[in-house]
Amino acid sequence: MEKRIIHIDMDAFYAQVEQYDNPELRGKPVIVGGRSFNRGVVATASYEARKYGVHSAMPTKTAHKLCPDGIFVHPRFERYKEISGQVRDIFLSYTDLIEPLSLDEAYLDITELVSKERSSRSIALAIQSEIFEKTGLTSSSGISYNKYLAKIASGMNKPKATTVIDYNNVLEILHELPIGKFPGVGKVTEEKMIGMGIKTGKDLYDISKNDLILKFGKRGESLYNKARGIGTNELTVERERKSVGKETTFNYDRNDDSEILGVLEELSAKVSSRLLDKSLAGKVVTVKIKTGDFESHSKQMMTMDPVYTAKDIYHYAYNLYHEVKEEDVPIRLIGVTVSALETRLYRNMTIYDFIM
Ligand code: DCP
Ligand code: MG
Repeated sequence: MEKRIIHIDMDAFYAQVEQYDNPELRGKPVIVGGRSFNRGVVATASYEARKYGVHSAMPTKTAHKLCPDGIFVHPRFERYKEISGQVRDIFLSYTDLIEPLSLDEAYLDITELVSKERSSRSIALAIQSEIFEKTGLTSSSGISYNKYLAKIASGMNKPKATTVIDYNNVLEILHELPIGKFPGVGKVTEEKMIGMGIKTGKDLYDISKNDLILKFGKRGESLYNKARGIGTNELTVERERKSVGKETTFNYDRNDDSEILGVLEELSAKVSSRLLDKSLAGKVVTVKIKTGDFESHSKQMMTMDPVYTAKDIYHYAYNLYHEVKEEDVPIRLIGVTVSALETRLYRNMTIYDFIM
């Protein structure tokens, strides 16, 4: 069945928030990011600063050179998160079929809301004006029959735009699209493709499925489909997931703490990578063991902040292990679970973890 998917993405999100909160910054080239001249990286730039060529992920040093009059501002994640929550509440007043992708963008499945009297475009426009009324910020939206086309559409006419891709214009749009703008084609793939002469969606369209599979392995088929407007329309609605856990059963009962803790550390890393994949973090860590005679014991603990890194999970798991494991009672199974999950919407935390 045909679906109507909206992708909504805030315009120059962090920079726009800074301009909204500090009116003297409005209309000026604002660059948000790590201010360390040597190691800082630009998180985003206002549209005024983009005219100078400044963009996300650019070294702060380069941004200074391109835009010496730029106003460099430190990010305030808590504030962005607060606004993101307000925007999310607006989404929820329309539908609970929401798939957030980061603090400033999400997919909404509005299939059920569309009627003869209410087009998908008018719904998107209503959501965008409500966001503007309640937060003072502009956004752009894309509407289509699947997710990746909606995402392409929202980026086509930024800022303050509402763009529809449908069966009548899809191929025309995809053919002209620079290859790097296809979702899933990152910098590395883009360079590889350009090296092979694939510069636009049309170039991609002209390559056979077999050749794409030969050159790009498993992704070949998805690229073939993407050149043709074919993609998934199912949203991943995360709220249903209650916990992420991993456990191991030993092939013999174990009693050696350092050996068992080694396994627990590996399990923590696996849980962490699962949480990272899903942009989740959780406030409760549980460690479970099963003794040689099949008795199960578990202990859990609330964390200070939602955890998702291997190090943090293992930190709690380590302490819990010592509470639950009895001396001289060998165990046959150990597991670690993170629950009380919430969506972790920070992007590029690693940059800000280290460079400020
Ligand atoms: N961000 C970041 N590092 C990046 C890309 C983005 O920290 N490499 C942050 C800052 C952005 C926010 O995420 O404000 C949203 O990212 P977008 O890609 O949506 O970029 P913007 O919203 O800033 O601009 P626009 O969507 O108008 O192109
Ligand atoms: Mg954005």
